Amino acid sequence: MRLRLLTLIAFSLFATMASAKEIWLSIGGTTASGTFRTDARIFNPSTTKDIQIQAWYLPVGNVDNSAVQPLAPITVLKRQQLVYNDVVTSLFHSSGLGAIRLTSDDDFVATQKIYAVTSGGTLGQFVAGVDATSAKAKGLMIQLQNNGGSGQTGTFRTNVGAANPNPTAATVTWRLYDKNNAQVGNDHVVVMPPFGVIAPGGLSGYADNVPSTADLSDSWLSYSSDKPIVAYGSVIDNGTTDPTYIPAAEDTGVPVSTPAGKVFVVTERGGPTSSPSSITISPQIVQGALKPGDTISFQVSALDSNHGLRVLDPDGITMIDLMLTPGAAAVTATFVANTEGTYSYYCTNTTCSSGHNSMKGTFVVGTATTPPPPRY
Ligand SMILES: [Cu+2]
Repeated sequence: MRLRLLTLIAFSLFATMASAKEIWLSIGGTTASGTFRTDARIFNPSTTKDIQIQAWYLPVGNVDNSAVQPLAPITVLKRQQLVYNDVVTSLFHSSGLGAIRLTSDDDFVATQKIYAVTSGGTLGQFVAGVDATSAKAKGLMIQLQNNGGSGQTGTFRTNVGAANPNPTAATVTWRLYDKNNAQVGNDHVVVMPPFGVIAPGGLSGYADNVPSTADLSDSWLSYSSDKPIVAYGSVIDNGTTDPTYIPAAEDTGVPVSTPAGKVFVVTERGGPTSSPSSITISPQIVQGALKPGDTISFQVSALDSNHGLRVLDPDGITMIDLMLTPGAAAVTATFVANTEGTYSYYCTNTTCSSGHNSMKGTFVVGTATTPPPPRY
């Protein structure tokens, strides 16, 4: 008898948990220029009960949205569809671009339609809400086309956007491939803060150092992340402004091993052909981004000649010491930044190029100190 009661309790707990749901409408918008709208629908499939939905509007800009508060709970009556035309205005009384996060203890369905407001009207793109459990750590978008700008009839452009459905940061490495299936430029690494949302932006922004000659008329984009994210492409007909929504598919071929900790792409270039000579770190290490004890991975490559890379901690202790060949695959070096203060990095090959002397820099872990001088 007691066992039966426990079984019953366990079953009803499971039933409650199993129906809890979280759906992301990956991009909603009412743009300032008034040319972009999103209509949304929310449906309650239950025949027996009304349900409550929590709704958050999370602005773009790849910022930490964990402090954003939800609206007062929305009630959806049983077997009813709620209509939110221009949802950003009608439901959230807001504007601009953002992702919409919806949660409920009960099952529900949410969808969106995104369209441009043009004199002739546009078809728009229908987007099924993305269940948070189907966000992907390894994603792939094919059938991307990018060979012209707005108004150029017969050409297309592609925008790509993403949302981080996690309450913690996600580090995402993007790789873009051209018409010949060759990687374009370098890996593009982006750290997405908790609930961060990246606005749809031009395809070539998803690689670093994209050559102007890159042929993206038929291209594809792959990513790997240390946390599942929601990502999509939107291919827009430049003649009609009609968009096609391309959700990320699972990219089972991407290596599972993602570099540990906080990941940066480091690119070394000398002179005189590539100007300015520099060591660039992407994303930029802003003060406050790193704290003592962080694991830091540098994915280092040299563009135009043999460059070295050495990283010294605030006490002058060597953290990384590499020699790089131009054109070779990026080398990943990982260290733990236990010492607080200013670190310095520099090219160790003093004869690499005419621009060698500017190939150095510093970054701060915690509070700044006087950086150690380079040792060549
Ligand atoms: Cu150098």
